[in-house]
Amino acid sequence: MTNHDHTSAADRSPDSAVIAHLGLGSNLGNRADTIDAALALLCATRGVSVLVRSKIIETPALVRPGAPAQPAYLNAAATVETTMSPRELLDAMLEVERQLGRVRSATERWEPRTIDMDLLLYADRVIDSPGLVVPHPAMHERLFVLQPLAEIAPDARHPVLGRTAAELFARLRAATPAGA
Ligand code: A4P
Ligand code: MG
Repeated sequence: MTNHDHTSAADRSPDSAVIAHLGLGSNLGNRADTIDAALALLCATRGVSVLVRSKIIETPALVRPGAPAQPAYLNAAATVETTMSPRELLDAMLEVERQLGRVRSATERWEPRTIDMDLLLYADRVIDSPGLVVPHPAMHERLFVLQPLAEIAPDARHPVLGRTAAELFARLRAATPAGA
């Protein structure tokens, strides 16, 4: 991109189909069915196909300091191929969340949710725009993101940190006390 390109990195459509990686989490309702349904709905969306999905893992809820405990999550990751721009892909993910009955609180973040879908990586693009930050700013600090991602896309490279998903997962696991 040059300085003369006024289309932001979030809105620029790819020249041809690109690979993106998503994280999925659910800690309310029938969690596994909801993750399956989210991937099926995404697959039914024109311009996105789900190429690979990880196993589902159960993880203790990470909550903000001082916040009440939450039910455990099921987490998974998926690799998609898409001709959508990052913003269009995020909008499609938010639409799937709505269809699955996620009610967003206007004030609370990190509340329990039927489904949460995060755009982790989009090709090698770096995006910092209102409402969309890619790579997802917390992905490298979260085992519940990196474990499923490293399973399906070990060689996917974080364009800012310059490390692959497998490397990020191994480093974070080594730095995490057992049971944490
Ligand atoms: N947004 C910006 N960048 C992105 C991106 N790359 N992917 C914006 C997805 N969304 C992105 O998200 C708020 C807004 O972030 C979206 O509308 C979008 O425009 P949200 O889903 O409404 O809020 P949230 O998810 O409650 O907050 P946040 O900060 O996104 O939380 P996270 O990072 O999604 O974490 N514990 C376990 N074990 N497993 C989990 O999956 N997830 C969370 C939520 C907390 N604890 C967890 C888990
Ligand atoms: Mg989120």
